[in-house]
Amino acid sequence: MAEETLFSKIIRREIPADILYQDELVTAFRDIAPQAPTHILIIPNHLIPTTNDVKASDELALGRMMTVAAKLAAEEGIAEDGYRLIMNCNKYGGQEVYHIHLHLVGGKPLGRMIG
Ligand code: IU
Repeated sequence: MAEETLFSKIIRREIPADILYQDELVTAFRDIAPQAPTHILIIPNHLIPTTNDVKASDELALGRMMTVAAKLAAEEGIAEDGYRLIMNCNKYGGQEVYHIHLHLVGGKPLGRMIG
């Protein structure tokens, strides 16, 4: 059984966070150390430690993470200029919190990372 992280406490509202969206599958909140004018984390409400642990039964929550990302990008006013969606996995990917999260980053030019 994987260890809970602080993100589970945020989902249950046991510790404060700037929650922008929550439903039965996912929660979205502002990153505590934003790397851009908009930096939001979108997470499944149930614990999936890394993208290596994703199962077919997670597909509904993972799909919802994408539709919530698009909705929040529109609400933040960054949809037209563009933004980046990132999921880090394990050590080489730079993952620090072992509860998968989709970073929605935008509001400034981000430069090229790949390609
Ligand atoms: P990473 O992909 O695991 O490296 O990103 C973890 C992010 O979680 C990082 O941007 C932190 O600033 C952010 N974060 C947060 O917003 N609130 C918290 O309580 C904790 C981490 I712990």
